[in-house]
Amino acid sequence: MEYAVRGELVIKAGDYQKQLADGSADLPFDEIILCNIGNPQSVGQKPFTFFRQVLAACMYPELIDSGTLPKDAAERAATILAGMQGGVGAYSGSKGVDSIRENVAAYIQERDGGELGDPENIFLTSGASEGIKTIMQLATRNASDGILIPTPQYPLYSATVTAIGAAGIGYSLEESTGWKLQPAEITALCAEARNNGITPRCLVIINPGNPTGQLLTHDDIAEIIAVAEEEGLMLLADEVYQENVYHPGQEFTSFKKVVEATGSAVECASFHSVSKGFQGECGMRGGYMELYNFDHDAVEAVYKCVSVGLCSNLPGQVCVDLMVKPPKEGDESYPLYAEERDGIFSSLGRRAKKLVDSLNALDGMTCNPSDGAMYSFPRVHLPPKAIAAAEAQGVEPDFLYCSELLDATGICTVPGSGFGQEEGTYHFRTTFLPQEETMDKMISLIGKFQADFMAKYA
Ligand code: DCS
Repeated sequence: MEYAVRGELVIKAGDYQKQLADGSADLPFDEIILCNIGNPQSVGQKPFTFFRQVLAACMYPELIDSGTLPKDAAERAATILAGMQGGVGAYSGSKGVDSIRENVAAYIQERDGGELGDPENIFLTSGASEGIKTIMQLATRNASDGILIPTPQYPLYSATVTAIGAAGIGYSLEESTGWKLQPAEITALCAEARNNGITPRCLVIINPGNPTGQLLTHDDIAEIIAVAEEEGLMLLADEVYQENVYHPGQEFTSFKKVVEATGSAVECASFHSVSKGFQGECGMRGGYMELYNFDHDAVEAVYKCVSVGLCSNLPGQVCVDLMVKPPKEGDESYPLYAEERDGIFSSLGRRAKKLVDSLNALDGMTCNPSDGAMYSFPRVHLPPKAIAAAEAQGVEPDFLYCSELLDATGICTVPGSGFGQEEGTYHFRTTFLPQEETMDKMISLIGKFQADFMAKYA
């Protein structure tokens, strides 16, 4: 199993950080800039005040009547606790707290404008990762069942395929068309898999994309649904970045919405998380999955399996409640919440554009826009001498690039090979999460490094 987001270079960056902290370092930089992981609060993003007030009161209910919290925060904590049996220190039902799942169903309806979904098809999970693993495991038996995964992809998918012993089938996202999927390729790959004795079971879609940052339109999604239906594939719609869409005129469309609107019978599991969006509450490990068009018995099977793990963690469930039902206009906490949210949103949008523009201005680098998510995935047009040097060291050429970048600048990124990429092309993934001043520093360091690297291997 391989998981590059926490791979070798990140461990090396951690060693450098220790050396810098204890003064033993003899390094050409004075700080490590962590751009390897979508973990906003680890690089300076502040949590929403309302979230933490409600969480605090759920953890310590004496706060509710203490008069120290805004009234709506205290009331929300009381409402959440009233829906639990024994508060956050007690196991909840296996699918999660009923009242929170009802709020999730209402949120999805408001987002998509369709029918109110059945909360019995909604499961609260400890981060999206847990739900994704559960469904991948249940949808496959062994290496004769296949899961179609994008290339490039977030390596949770390839790692989980390996862990559960299923067959991974990579389909390509085309860089030249802004990382679009080709439905005809899905059809061809399914035929090839069947010829090799593999039954394709699921199609994974990450929208907005990680590491690629592209956003699917309604028409893109309708095409994907049609091919999934044709091939009898269950859709796994990873929509953890649904709030992270930055540019005017672009908006997120959910798979559920299009499946519902087209009346398709395709099974669609969709995943969301408190780790992303603007709250970035990665450490709370909260998320949900909705199983749409699933047979009742299949939902019961998922229920049985998650029951073995008892329930997802309760503070994470509280965060899901807050994500799907934030303060609304007229509430006491709304002005501060809106200010915090808009500050994070506009800054992320600025950073996304600035990073991509600066990378595109460098010789030997090209980068598609980041319409959504938290990453850019530039292509580095490596000189043949750099590729030969990597071969001589027994490493991937993009690993060599990222490793030299870390050694020279302290910037920690993830080599494109950790996500998969078209053969003969080389990329790296960087987040645009560092705070704006650090981002400016990072952009100038990458610019200088790129020029030095290209000259060194010219
Ligand atoms: N799906 C995608 C596309 C992700 O990027 C992540 C996390 C997850 C699921 C799982 O998140 P949670 O389990 O926290 O809900 N993103 C990783 C990444 O690429 N950087 O940080 C973590």
